[in-house]
Amino acid sequence: MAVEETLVLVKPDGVARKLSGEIIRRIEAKGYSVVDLRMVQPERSRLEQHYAEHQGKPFYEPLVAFMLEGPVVAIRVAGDRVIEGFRVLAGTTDPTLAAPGTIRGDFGRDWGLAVQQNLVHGSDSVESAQRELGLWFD
Ligand code: DAT
Ligand code: MG
Repeated sequence: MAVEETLVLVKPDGVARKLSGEIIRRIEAKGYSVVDLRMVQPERSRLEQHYAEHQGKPFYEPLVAFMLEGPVVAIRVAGDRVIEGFRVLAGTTDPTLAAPGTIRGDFGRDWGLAVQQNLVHGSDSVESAQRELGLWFD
């Protein structure tokens, strides 16, 4: 067993489309535990820290602007290999390419939305999870 914690964000599109409950349902149905949860209207500085690795990339500004459009639900999720496991539940970054059965594959891109509108964020490593959990849950 490698019990880990990861940060999941339901992005503004997921909150606006009332998919937060469905996303939490899938996390729990998989056997993972929600150990903390909060709704946040993030300020730009928090998003700049969250997405620091992407600064300078062409999609960075549209991504940050999109994340400022509305509240997000931040969820601390625990479970065996949950960091990798949640990213499998989420599906690949581009919802057009995400497999059916995944969150992004089932719900993403239904109206020709941009790639950043892909419903969820999930940490990608133990180090990012620690950093991101510290950023969203102080
Ligand atoms: P992920 O969210 O799957 O970890 P990422 O960390 O590479 O993906 O990128 C962060 C977010 O930025 C991603 O959820 C959506 C957006 N994004 C990534 N690549 C993009 C691209 N080529 N065009 C537009 N948006 C992109
Ligand atoms: Mg990422």
